[in-house]
This record gives sequence, C-alpha cells and structure tokens, in this order.
Amino acid sequence: MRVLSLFTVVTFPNGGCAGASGDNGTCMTARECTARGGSANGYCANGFGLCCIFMTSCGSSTSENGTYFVNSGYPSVYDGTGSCELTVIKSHPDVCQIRLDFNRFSIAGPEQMHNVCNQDQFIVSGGNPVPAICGNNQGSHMYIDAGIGMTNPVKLTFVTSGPTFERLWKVKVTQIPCSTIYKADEGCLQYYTGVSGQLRSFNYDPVSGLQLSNQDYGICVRMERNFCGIQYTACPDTVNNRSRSFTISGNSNTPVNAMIGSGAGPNNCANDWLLVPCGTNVGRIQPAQALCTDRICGGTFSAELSMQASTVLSTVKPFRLWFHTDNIEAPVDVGNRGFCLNYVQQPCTNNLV
Ligand SMILES: [Ca+2]
Repeated sequence: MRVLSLFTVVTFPNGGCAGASGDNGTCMTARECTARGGSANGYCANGFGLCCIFMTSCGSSTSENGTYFVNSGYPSVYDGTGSCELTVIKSHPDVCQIRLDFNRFSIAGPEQMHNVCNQDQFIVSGGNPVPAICGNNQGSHMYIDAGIGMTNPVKLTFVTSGPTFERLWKVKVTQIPCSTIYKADEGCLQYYTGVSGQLRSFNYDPVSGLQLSNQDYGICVRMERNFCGIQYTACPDTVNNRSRSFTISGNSNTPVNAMIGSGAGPNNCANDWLLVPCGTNVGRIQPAQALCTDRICGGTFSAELSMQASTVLSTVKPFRLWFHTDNIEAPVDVGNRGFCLNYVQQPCTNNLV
C-alpha cells in the first residue's frame, strides 16, 4: 500500500495570474509574496499559489514585472503638489523595454495659450527621449527603451503643481525581455498590433482635450502577416457638429481644410504635423506616377488640400506614423484637439506591394 506523505511539496511556475480585484499579478507562495513586498489577492496554480499583486507609490523602486504605480492615496484622488517618482530596476539583464499602460491617468491639462504641460507633467527619464505629457491619457500606452544589460534605472515621475485638481493615476509597468516576440520595434513610443485599431494623440478628447505641444515621437503598427498597406480614417466625432477628431493646426473653432507638405506656406505643415509616409487618398484615380504626401495637418484629415475628409492609404513599410508639435499655438492655432484615427491593414491581394 502506498502512503502519501503529509509533506508533499507542490511546485508551480511563477507565471502571470489574474487577481480577485481584477489586477494582474504573479503566482507565488504567500511567504514569497510577502518577502517581495507584494500583497496576495486570490488564488492561482489550482489553489496552490497566491496571486501576488505589486502596487507602489511615490518614492519607491521596483524590480517586479507588472508593478502598478499609483498616486498617493489611491484609489482616492490626490489633490496636492509635489513630485512622485518610481524607479524601475530591471528584473533581469535581458529586459530591454518597459511598457507603460495608463489604466488611470488624469492629471491637470496643459495651459490654454500654447498647450504646454507646465503645471502637471508625467516625465520618463533614464531611457530614450520621451515627451512630457499631461491631461487625460487613460487607455494610452508607451514603450520605453531601457537599453541592453543592467543599465541605469528608468524613472517615472508625476510632477503636480498649480491649482487644485483631483488627480488619479495607475500605471502598469511591464518589463519586456529583448528575446520576446511582443517587443516593440525600435523607435516606437507607441506600438499597436492587430489588423485594425485606434490611434490617439495624448490628451485627445473631442470635447475638451487639447493637443499637447513639444511632442515628437513615432507610432508603429505591427505589419500582420499578408498585409501590405494600411489605411487611416479620422474617428467618428459624435459630440461636435463639425468633426474635431483631426485638428492639428489652424483655428479649429472654424472649419479648417487639410494642409499638407513641409513647406512654409499657409497650407503647409511647418510646425505641427502627423507624418503619414507617402499617403494618398483612397478612391483617387492615380496618375501614372502617383502623387503622395507625408506631412498632414490642418483641421481635416486628407492627403490633399481639401475641406473633405478622406481615408488615407500608405504602403510604406514598416507601418509607422510620426507626430510632431512645436511649442507655439496662439494666435494662429486655437482649440486643436490632436488626432484620433482608426486604422485597418490592407491585404497584399489588393494590388498592394
Ligand atoms: Ca504648435
């Protein structure tokens, strides 16, 4: 007869798990969770492990993958001034990117003359240059290049200043090893996967969002297998009579046509622009040598000077956009919201190469 030991040791991998609260954590023993500074939140590994959640706030450092960086007093709002910093140390030398998911992100927006984040700011330092952002960015993400090997830590800082404001943030910090297939391409502050999706500039909101100044970054869409092109269309704007879902330059309190190109003329995009590599309007009958444009700005989304919005196609690979704004808005540029675009990748069979 077999006798089962009372002291059978059950081992399980420290994989990801979903905690009872809805947050994600790492499966481990109660003892290990406590020792690493986490808090147990439900069971995992068929009840043998506990889902250990790492949540931390101002002045701390973390090397735990999947840490949540929250405001002081979270889940209550924080209405105070100061600097709240998290130091992110690599959990392993093979980590080379940090993904930030803004599960909650509401801090004071930019000033309303030039749309500069000069009260509240979210700043990333220690990695590649990342533009400072502010306002409402819930649902957005960023990828930070953390370099190869045990480099200096990346620091995430919320600076809060100015008048009273009910601030709330919860940033999920995911460490990405270089060798994984879910790593973002180089030079992409934002990286989207999937055949279709939606891209928004930071602090975009059709009602009251303001395009942020001093932005300069790449937005990448992973080329899915057997797709050779990508189409972009301004998102439906369900709150304004005239769509504000692509308002980058001009006074968007009045109708503004699409502007294109990099010249210095009134219908060019010298200061603020979204760069769509060799974009052309869909449905346009092309001459033998198809004309295409790169920079697009103004208050209408089109690859041609037009008051009529259009879907824009780009077949330049890899699929990538660049967004640039300077530090000036008024008096020429007023009330611009930035952009929200829906994208759909186009199959190679649609005569695309
Ligand atoms: Ca500007």
